[in-house]
Amino acid sequence: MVLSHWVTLALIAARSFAQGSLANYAPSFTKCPDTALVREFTPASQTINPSESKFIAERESHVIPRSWESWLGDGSSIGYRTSEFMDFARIGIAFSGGGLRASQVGAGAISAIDARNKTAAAVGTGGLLQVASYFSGLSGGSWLTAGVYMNNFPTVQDMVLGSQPGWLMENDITFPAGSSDPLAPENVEYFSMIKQSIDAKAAAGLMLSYHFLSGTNASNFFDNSSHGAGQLWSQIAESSFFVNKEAPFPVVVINSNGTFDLTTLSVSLDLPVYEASPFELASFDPSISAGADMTFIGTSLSRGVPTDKNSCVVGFDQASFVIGSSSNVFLASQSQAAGTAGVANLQELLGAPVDTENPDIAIVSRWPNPFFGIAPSTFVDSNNAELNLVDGGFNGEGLPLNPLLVKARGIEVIVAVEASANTADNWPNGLSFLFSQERLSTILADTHQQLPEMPISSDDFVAQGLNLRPTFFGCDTTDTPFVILLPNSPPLTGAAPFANGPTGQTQYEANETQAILDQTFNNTIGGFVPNTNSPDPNWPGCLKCAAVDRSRFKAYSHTIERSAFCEKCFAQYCYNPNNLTSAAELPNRQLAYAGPASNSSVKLR
Ligand SMILES: *[C@@H]1O[C@H](CO)[C@@H](O)[C@H](O)[C@H]1NC(C)=O
Ligand SMILES: *[C@@H]1O[C@H](CO)[C@@H](O)[C@H](O)[C@H]1NC(C)=O
Ligand SMILES: *[C@@H]1O[C@H](CO)[C@@H](O)[C@H](O)[C@H]1NC(C)=O
Ligand SMILES: *[C@@H]1O[C@H](CO)[C@@H](O)[C@H](O)[C@H]1NC(C)=O
Ligand SMILES: *[C@@H]1O[C@H](CO)[C@@H](O)[C@H](O)[C@H]1NC(C)=O
Ligand SMILES: *[C@@H]1O[C@H](CO)[C@@H](O)[C@H](O)[C@H]1NC(C)=O
Ligand SMILES: *[C@@H]1O[C@H](CO)[C@@H](O)[C@H](O)[C@H]1NC(C)=O
Ligand SMILES: CC(=O)N[C@H]1CO[C@H](CO)[C@@H](O)[C@@H]1O
Repeated sequence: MVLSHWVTLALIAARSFAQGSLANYAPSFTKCPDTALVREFTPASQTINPSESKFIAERESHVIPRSWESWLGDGSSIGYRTSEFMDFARIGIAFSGGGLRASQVGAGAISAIDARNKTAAAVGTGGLLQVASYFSGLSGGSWLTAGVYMNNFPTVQDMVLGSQPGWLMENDITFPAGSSDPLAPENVEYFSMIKQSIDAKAAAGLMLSYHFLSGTNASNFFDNSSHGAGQLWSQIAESSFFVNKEAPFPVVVINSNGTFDLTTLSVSLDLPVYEASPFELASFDPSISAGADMTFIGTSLSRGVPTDKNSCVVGFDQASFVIGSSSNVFLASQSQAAGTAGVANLQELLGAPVDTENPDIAIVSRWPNPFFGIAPSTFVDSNNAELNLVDGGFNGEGLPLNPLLVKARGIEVIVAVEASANTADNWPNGLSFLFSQERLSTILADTHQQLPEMPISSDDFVAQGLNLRPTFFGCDTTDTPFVILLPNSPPLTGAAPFANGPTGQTQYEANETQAILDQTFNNTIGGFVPNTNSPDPNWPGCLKCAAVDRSRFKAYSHTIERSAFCEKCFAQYCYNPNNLTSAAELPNRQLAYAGPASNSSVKLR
């Protein structure tokens, strides 16, 4: 049982580290609250968590209207009177997986849409973040989510390269001492800390906590301080920026275990998808339709009722464990693990099983199943005491779109920051959308909104250049959300790219990280002018047109026409199946990664 591991850990920790430190990883028992710990609904009566509803209602009534006003002014620069848009469309932003590449690319994109970045605000893209209601991440995108939400909503430069928390990408995630020799003295010290953990999965979370949670800096990296222990996902809700609704509502996506296919690195699309918000671990899949209170996650429950009302667990929702569950730092294919000093030895060092028959063992994170006994006829794990969860992108859905498409959330505009590595040079090719479309149109047809029309194959996606430039989808329908795709792409200027490092790269020098942030930033504020290497001066306005198009549509019983300015933008940036674009219109883009060759044996998603 998971819990006994935690208790063992607590004992070891208490012995070796007198005060604070790793002991804070141990959950504790408390009397159960009077409130229900699990809420159930049906696809037809789908509801979101009441605390989430309250957050969204307050952010949308007190905070977002002012943000729209600062971003759009009176709207005249894009040909509208925004005072006519009484009911602004609800926006969610999705940050894909893709290891540290995705975390850094996502961060660069945030800078470019953040009103607090003066350059972004001056050009006009900065402001989109402030009008968003939701923020979702998976895997590498979940690390970004933790960076933003576990550190008081910092600005990107402070978060990544400053001290809030400072991502310390120069310290390799697995071998931070700069040598891949596990016996290098500082690596040994590091592992002696990490080793206190229970299994490779939680250790993965622990390692992430050095970078994405607060408390670790270059001076204390190898010491015995807590390094993020005790920082809980549910505590996001207590942060002042959250209480004041200054940031969008965060959600992280996690997949079910199931039969994991090592050759495709995937789980079947019909297995449930979960999400972790500060309020609950939930699944809006029709087979589950339930959410469990995050504060008490880890409690032994049956049909939503504590098995012992005096023994509810608190402190299980370590932020490092939540994001470690959404990612798989230690997945290594057998071939990779076999010949290298890397992962296999590391797992031994960590005291975690290296089971050649069951290679997925290191990637599963074990949660006491809060949905035990629920939906027995439809929920595949209803009878399991444990919920075994894996990387949020392992079913092929590289973008965390599921939470944003939940019908009860009513999201009308989705911004997709896509940094998956699908091509040989680690650029996306639309595959994430194809997997999501498949799942949405079959399993989630009743519970989720559909995506707008997109190319039907990743070859088409690439041939049309849609991975080299921002694109809008759903311009000519209102049956689906409007999608703004911001793909990770080579610099529009034709410069050599640094933002497409391999997914398994576990270390970046500070100047490389800065280059990734700046290249992503420049592309995200730049748009494109067909057949050139110049940024589009109209792009920031076009992004506003996209963000506001559903609001325009809703206003005054659909009587406000698109402005001439926005029509022009849409002719250039919308995906139009009747007038396909071509990659040839995006000349001189360099595709090959210009950073140093990586030699990691660890695969990250
Ligand atoms: C941490 O290490 C320092 C110096 O190595 C030592 O003095 C201190 O007692 C240790 N603290 C804990 C909590 O183990
Ligand atoms: C805006 O963001 C970019 C990328 O993170 C950063 O390099 C730049 O310093 C920021 N500019 C300002 C004015 O904050
Ligand atoms: C690093 O963090 C520790 C603990 O928070 C703090 O005492 C120390 O001053 C920090 N060092 C630097 C260089 O910021
Ligand atoms: C980072 O600095 C190193 C060493 O000075 C240099 O070789 C490398 O080209 C720099 N990388 C970038 C992206 O500027
Ligand atoms: C980003 O654009 C600015 C302004 O055009 C330019 O000075 C800077 O060199 C660019 N940075 C990168 C990394 O391309
Ligand atoms: C087709 O799209 C291009 C931009 O990609 C645009 O310039 C042209 O006007 C469009 N043609 C039609 C018939 O809409
Ligand atoms: C990668 O590691 C292998 C085996 O450890 C070594 O032979 C090779 O030289 C390394 N390559 C680089 C680019 O460091
Ligand atoms: C869907 C699925 O395969 N679930 C498995 C998850 O892990 C538990 C415990 O190992 C199995 O019993 C389930 O079958």
